[in-house]
Amino acid sequence: MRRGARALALALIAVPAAAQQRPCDPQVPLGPSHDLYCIELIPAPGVTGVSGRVELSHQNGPFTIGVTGDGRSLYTLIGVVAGLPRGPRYVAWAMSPQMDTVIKLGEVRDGGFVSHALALNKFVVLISAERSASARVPSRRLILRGQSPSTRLFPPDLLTFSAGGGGIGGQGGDHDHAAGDWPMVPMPEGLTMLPAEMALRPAVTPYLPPTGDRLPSAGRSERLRLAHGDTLRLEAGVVRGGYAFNGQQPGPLLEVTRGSEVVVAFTNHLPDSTAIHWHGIRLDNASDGVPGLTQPPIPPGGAFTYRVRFPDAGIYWYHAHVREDIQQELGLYGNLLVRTADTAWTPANREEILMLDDVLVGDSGPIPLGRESPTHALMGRFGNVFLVNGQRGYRLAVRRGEVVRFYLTNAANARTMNLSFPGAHMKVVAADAGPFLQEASVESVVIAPAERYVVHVRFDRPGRVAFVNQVQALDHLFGRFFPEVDTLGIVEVAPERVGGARDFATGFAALQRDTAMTRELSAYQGYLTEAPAKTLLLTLETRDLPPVTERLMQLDSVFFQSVEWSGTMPMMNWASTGRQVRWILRDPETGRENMDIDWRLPRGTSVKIRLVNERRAFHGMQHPIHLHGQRFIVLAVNGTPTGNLAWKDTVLVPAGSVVDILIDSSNPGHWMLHCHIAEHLSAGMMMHLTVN
Ligand SMILES: [Cu+2]
Repeated sequence: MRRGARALALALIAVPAAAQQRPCDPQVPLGPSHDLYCIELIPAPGVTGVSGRVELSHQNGPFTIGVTGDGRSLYTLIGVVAGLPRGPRYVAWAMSPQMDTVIKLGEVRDGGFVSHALALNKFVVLISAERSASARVPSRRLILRGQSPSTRLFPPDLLTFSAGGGGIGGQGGDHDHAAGDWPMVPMPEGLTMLPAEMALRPAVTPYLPPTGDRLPSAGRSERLRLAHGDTLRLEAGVVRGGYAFNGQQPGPLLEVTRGSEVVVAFTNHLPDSTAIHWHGIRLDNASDGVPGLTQPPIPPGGAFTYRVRFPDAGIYWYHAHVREDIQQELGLYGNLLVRTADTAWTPANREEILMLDDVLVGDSGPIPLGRESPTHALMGRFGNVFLVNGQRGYRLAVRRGEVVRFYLTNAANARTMNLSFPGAHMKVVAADAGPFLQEASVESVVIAPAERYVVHVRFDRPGRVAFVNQVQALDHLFGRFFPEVDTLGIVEVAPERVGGARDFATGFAALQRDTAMTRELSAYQGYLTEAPAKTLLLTLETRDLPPVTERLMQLDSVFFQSVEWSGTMPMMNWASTGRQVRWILRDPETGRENMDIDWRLPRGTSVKIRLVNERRAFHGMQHPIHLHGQRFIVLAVNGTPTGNLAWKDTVLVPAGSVVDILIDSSNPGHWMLHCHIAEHLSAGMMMHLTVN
C-alpha cells in the first residue's frame, strides 16, 4: 500500500506543471489556492535544516469535493519533506486541536508520504522521529508541525462589534436603507447575531406574487409521456403565493424517448416576461430559451414555440431563464426524463424522481424577493424549509431488501446538498448527462444547484430511514464548525423481504463498469497533460456594503470552506443586493468580463477549459458552473485527475480551486456559460460562447 501510494505521489508530481498545477507547487496567479490547500510545516525547537509541505489533495471520487456522510471535508494528505537526518524512522500524524484524536498518516520515506483520506474539521500535522515505523502514538521527538487552514478560523472581538466600537456598528449611509417593509428573515438555530448586523435590510423593494383566495393553489406534478412529434401545451402562470407550469409545482414531469423531438407551445401568463430553458439538452440553439441571445423575452400574454430534441438519455430539467432568483424560486421548474432501451442499469425494484429545493419562510410566510435586483447577492438565498417535489416531508414505503433508483435534481437557488440515507447502502450510477464509467459506493451524494445524480439505494434493514442533508456549517462569530442535519423525508422499510426473483442484492453489490462509456471516454484521457485552450477566473466586486458587513467579511476571509454549505451569515447575506455585489467571470487573456466575453469554439473539437475560483476575492465560495447546449467531462481538480468520468453540463468549482473540464464542442450556436446560483447569475455571473 505504502509503496503504491508513493508511486502515485511521484506520478502526480511528474505531471508537467503547466498542465497540472497543484496547491503546493510554486504559486502562479491562475493556480489552486496555496493557503487553503497546502500546509507549510514549521521545524520544532532545536531542529534546523528540515522543511516540508503537506498538500490537502482532492479526494478522487464521483464529485469535485470529497466529503463524509456527516459533511466533513475529506482530503488525501501528500507530504514532501526535505533535509531529514539519516538514522531514525519518521512518521507523519494528524491530530485534532484538542488532541483527543490521533491518526497515523504514514511513514515518511524517500522524502514524502501519502495518507489515506483524512476527515477532520480542524487538525494539526506532526512529523516525529521514532525508533520503529510501527509506533502507535507520536514520540516526544517532534521534527515538524503545521496546522490545517481551517484552524485560522477565530472569533473576532465580540465586545468591539456588539458595542459598535471602531466605527463599524453604525449604518452605512444611504445605501442600506430598505425600500418598503421587509419582514425579519429567520435565524438558523444556535447562531448569535450582532446588533449591527440585525439592523441590516436590503435596499430594494420586496416582491411576492399575490396570495388571494381566488387564486388556485399549486397542484402536484403529473407525469406526461410524450411521443415523437407530440405537442405539449405549457403555460406559466400565477398560483397562490407562487408561480407554476400548468398550475403544477414542480411543472409536469416530461417523459420522452431518446432521439425523439417534441413541440412545446408555450404561453406566458405571468406578470413579467420570461423564457424557458431546457437544461442539459443538446437541442437546436433557437429553442434554448435565453432572452437576448437565442430569442426575445416572452412578454406577459405572449407565446413562443420550442422544438426540443433529445439526443442523450438521462435526467434533465426545464426552468425559467429570466430572473431565476425570482421565477425559479417561486416554482417555475420541472423534470425531464429521457429514456433509452440501451442504458444498462443494474436492476432496481422501483424508481423515484425527486426535485429538491429549499425555500425561505419567516414567521408571517415566505420572505419576499428583491424587485429591482436580487437580495442575498453575496452567498445566494439559502432556504430553511426543504421541499421534495414541491412538498414538505417526503414519504416512501418499501419492503426490506428493495433497491430504489433515485433520480435527484437540485433545483435550489444556492444550496449545495450532501444527501444520504444513513443506515442504507448507496451507490452513484449516473451524473447529469449519462452514466459514470463505473458505479461507485458512496456515503453521500454532493449535489450542487442544477446538478443531477442517479443513485441506487438498498434498504436492507426494517424500520425508518431518514433522507437527510448533513453538513458542517460555520459559526463565523465563534470561529467553529457545527453540524447541521436537515431531514427531507422518511423511508419506511417494512419487515417483509422482497420476493426471490425481485431481490437484487447481488446486482447491487457489484459495481458495474459501463463498457460503452469506457470506450467513448477513453480518448479524452490524453487531454489531461495538455495546457488549457481557455481559462476563466471566477471572482466578484462589491461596492457600498455596510461597514459591519465589510469588516466581518474581511475577517472571515482568512479561511474559506471549499463549499459554503449553509447560510450562516443570514442578515449580511440577505441585505446584500445585486446593486452592491457584482459576480464576475473574467477571461484573463483579454480582460473581458461576463457578457462581454464571446469565445469561439470550433465545432467538432474537444476544448479544454480551466475554471479558476479566485482565492483572493472579497468572498470566496463555490460556483456550480453550467454550460448550455454542450456536454463536458471533468478532467482534474487542483491537479488531481478525475478517475471516474461521466458526461456533465454543470460542475461544482470549490472555493480557491482549479477545475479543468473538456468540452465536447459539437452543437452549433450561441450558448450561455454561467453560475447556477440564481443570485450570482442575476448579479452578472454569465458569459456566452459560439460553437461553429
Ligand atoms: Cu456563483
